[in-house]
Amino acid sequence: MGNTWDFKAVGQDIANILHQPEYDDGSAGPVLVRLAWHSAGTYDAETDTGGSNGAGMRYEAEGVDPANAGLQHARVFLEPVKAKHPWITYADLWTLAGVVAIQEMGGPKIPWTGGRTDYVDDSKLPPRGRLPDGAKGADHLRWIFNRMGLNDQEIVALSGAHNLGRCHSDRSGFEGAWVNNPTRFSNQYFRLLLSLQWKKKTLKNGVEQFFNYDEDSETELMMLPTDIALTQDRSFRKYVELYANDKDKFFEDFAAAFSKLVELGITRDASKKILNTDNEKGG
Ligand code: CCH
Repeated sequence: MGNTWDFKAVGQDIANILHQPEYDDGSAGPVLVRLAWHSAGTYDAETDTGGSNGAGMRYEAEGVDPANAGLQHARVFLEPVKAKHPWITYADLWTLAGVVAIQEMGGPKIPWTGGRTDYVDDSKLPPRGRLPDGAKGADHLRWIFNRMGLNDQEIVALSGAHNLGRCHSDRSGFEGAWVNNPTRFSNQYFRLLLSLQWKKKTLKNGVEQFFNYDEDSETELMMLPTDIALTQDRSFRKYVELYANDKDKFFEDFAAAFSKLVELGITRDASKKILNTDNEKGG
């Protein structure tokens, strides 16, 4: 292990594994974004526990949490990258993978800095139940994200990640994609939230979600109850409207909020000199 970390080379190798013709919509990108988010989204500001440091999903308590079902695919996609760059910590690899995937799928450049450690501090382990439940509403979203120190505007901006990927009935119980092109990062999710009439339906497994047909396609699209809650709460809706109408503002706010998310609760290994990436703050 040298004392210089070349994150740029890792980023390039992450970009190279995104194309996965046998998987979902042909891309590992969306599930990598979810891995980054779930690794960080356990943070609790009050007790300074959880967050991406420690990469706790490698272990059973967090790894087999039902909220993380399916994320083993993301971790497996990244193993060849870890094998090629064994010096990188999983905590850095997973968060960097989310950032690279978003950019490669047409999203904004997200400031990211390495140096997370894989040291697992048992006193910092997050209990289960810290990630959001898609069956709930606006109060639940605030309860979850305020705990991380994130506000209404950041909640709505981050929710724009549902431009990407899909729900899998064998993972979350929900089924389907939010937009027609789920491997292209855009503000389409916000536009569809406002422009389509979303109707509730109960899936065969008893799970309730919202659906509609995009007129331009024959695909059925979906929204979670938490997605619909963003249009029903006055404060959230203001930002849904802003981002539906202004893609650049969405990209800017999303990049800032995602960057903040993957920094939550981080303590860095200061012993290593970090070779800046393209994403390095201020660099
Ligand atoms: Fe999400 N998300 N997410 N989400 N999410 C799901 C899938 C993705 C919620 C619930 C779900 C964020 C916020 C929320 C992604 C990124 C983000 C699924 C389907 C559920 C359920 C899982 C499955 O079945 O595979 C809820 C509730 C919230 C509340 O805020 C945030 C924040 C982000 C990132 C910034 C991405 C990407 C996916 C697609 C994953 C895939 O495998 O395609």
